Amino acid sequence: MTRRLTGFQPTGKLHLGNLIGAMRPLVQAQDRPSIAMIADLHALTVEHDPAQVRANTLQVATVLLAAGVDPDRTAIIANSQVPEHTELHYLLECVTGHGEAARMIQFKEKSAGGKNVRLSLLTYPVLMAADILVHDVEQVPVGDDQSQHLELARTVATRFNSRYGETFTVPEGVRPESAARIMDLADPARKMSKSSPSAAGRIGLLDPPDVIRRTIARAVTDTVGVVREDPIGQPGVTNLLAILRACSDREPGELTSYGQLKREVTDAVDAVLAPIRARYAELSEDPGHVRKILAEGRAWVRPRAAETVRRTRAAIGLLD
Ligand code: AQP
Repeated sequence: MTRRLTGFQPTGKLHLGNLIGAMRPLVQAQDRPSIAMIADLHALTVEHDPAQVRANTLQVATVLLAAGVDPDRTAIIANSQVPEHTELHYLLECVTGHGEAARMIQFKEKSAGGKNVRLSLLTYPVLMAADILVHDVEQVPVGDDQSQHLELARTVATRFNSRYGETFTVPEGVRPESAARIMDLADPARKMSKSSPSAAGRIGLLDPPDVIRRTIARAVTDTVGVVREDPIGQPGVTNLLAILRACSDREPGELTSYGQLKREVTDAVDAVLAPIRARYAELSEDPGHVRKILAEGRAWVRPRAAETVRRTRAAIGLLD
């Protein structure tokens, strides 16, 4: 059976890109054992508000449940609540070169020109390797931006296995079949992102219908005036078509104007998000339930994680 792990950083409000690119593929693949991991430890690698990180972590867990992640089939965990992640992180640092971490594009981008760059920002890809390897995961769905980090996890696992003996499953990166990369509505050259400075290009999964309507109405298009797919010449229209396709699960019919396209996109997005909003509201009435799901997820994954750490400690030369 293939074990998969999909990670979500609680660094802001989840958006339509997270749903289409990661949550829906996770829900669709629940016939195989999966882990949905909220990477709250990763949210500490940059300046953050502690109360906000805690609130975001619970919100991500609640949205995952509202979007259809079934906790009886998919373990939902926060990486900070499974201490084996941090223990393995240190052990993996002992087989990772400083240059390997410093070469990561995301580290270079996030630390560029910045004062007070946290050491954890540099070592974050090693923690991500631990997040994956500690669970013996075989497949990790990854987008382009994470493929360099997954490659590092593979390199570190392979190196450890050949230096200290077979210890880790070397994970394989997979592209979710149904996932589209959703671009920013205000700047379709960049991906829709939690941390982009302006909310104008982002559809939050919990945004009320009037906000969704306004955001889509203001989406950047072009002056060509024809509704067609052309990623180079018409990136905004192409992105709206991708959203329409992903949210309606059918090929768009004949569309004769950008106004008509935007109305169709608004209806399709609202049809997908309305039930998630409603379920989220119900779940939010009982925060204890969500905490219980996280505790159950932790209890479910810990025996295997503890066994991986035990193997690693023994292989690298520590006392039991
Ligand atoms: N725009 C997107 N289109 C499709 N998939 C996306 N994902 C993120 N943005 C898009 C996928 O969502 C999952 C969770 O992402 P993450 O929380 O690890 O953070 P990220 O990839 O860095 O996404 P963000 O929203 O842009 O966060 P920030 O701004 O905090 O860096 C991943 O599977 C990701 O591929």
